[in-house]
Amino acid sequence: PVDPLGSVRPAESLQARAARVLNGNWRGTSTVPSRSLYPHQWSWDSAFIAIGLRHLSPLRAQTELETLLGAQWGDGRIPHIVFNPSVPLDAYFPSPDFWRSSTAGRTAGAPGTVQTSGIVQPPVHALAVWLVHTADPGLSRSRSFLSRMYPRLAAWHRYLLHRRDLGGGGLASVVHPWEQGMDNAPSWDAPLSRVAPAPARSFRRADLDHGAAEDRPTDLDYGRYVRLAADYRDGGYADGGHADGGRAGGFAVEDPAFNALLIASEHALARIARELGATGTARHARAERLTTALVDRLWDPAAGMFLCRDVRTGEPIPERGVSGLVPLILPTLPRETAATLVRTLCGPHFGLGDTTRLVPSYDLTGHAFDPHRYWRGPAWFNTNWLVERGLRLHGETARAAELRGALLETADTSGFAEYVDPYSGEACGALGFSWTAALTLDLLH
Ligand code: 9WN
Repeated sequence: PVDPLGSVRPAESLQARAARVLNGNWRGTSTVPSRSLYPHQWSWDSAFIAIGLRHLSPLRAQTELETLLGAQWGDGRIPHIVFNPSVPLDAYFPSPDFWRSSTAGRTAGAPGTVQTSGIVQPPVHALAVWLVHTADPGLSRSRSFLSRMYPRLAAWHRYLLHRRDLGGGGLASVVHPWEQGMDNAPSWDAPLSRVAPAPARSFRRADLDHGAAEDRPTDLDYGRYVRLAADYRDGGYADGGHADGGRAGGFAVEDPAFNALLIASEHALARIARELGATGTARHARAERLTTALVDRLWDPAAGMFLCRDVRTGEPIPERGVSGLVPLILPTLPRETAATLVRTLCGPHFGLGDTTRLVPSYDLTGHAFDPHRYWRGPAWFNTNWLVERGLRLHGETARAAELRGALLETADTSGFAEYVDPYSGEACGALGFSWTAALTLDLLH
């Protein structure tokens, strides 16, 4: 670039451009995932955002997580959206008047001061709190960051492990595809097919004002998302628990990524406890028990990876999604299990280092594969960041370095896209997406 005085300015660095995205998406106490498509605060987005933001401003990263955890419900759940009251209702669907958290969620302890959704998202938070602390321990201590966050994180994990153990095997279940964060993954097709869709005329999809219809979930998917969420709301957001078969709704699934993130966060919580003067031993032990339950219940030797389990039927769901590779982030995964996961990652179904440079969200050879449709094929930056971390953890340094290089290059060329075509790297969804920018910053450090 040439400035008006004619001298050549060095091009803005990738780091500076990523920081510019995060600064543009900052709303004073939290960050929106995307200015156009997602104008509120999202739960797992904020965790990933804080992990990157800590390199830019540890104070802002702490604030991001404090804002989210400040909207926690009395029963321990951390809502998947915290609504910004100054954003018009029609900017995003479902809006606060759909969830009615402060009235419909009263029994479950929804806060009265802020409007939220009533479902949850993957528990990346304790991991994020710990990583944010390590970026500036002095600031963290001076603000009592860990001691304020710890009881909230402990209550969050307690909620998931007790109220959400709908299968009775020690793992947490999700009761809506939005809870797992990979909204239209083919793994949900079978359990969702039992849900009667809400009529299309009963709601208006604000997402189609900003995103291309062929890159987003279908209207039929949305009808089912709306029905499930409305039924959960109308039941007062009550979780049935295992005793009554998780009566709360028509959908209950044990998902490998959701549970692996819970385990990674339980290890992080142990470190936080130690920093606060406790031993952390009980938490590490619980993480171990959870890892065993994950392998016992969700590992599929024939697929060479983890699969989801449909709690209603008790059967595994035979679809290979990136969710089933995410347990690679677990430090005490049996050695042979980790080695098999790496082989699957680099084999024909995900093609890493062969036909793809980034991990696709779904099986390249699968019947439902679509390189542009949201979680049915495109590569996403958060799941790739997790796989990169897992590869490094298990000593696969060369593969991790290649994946890191591809992530940085694609974040750059795609304009920090929400997700990309796994073959071409072509941008899909929103641009200037916060977790893409944040995880870029993290990989640069
Ligand atoms: C529903 C915000 C969120 C992400 C999810 C992603 C998408 C929402 C939507 O956007 O979901 O929660 O409207 O499609 O699937 O992972 O947290 O970025």
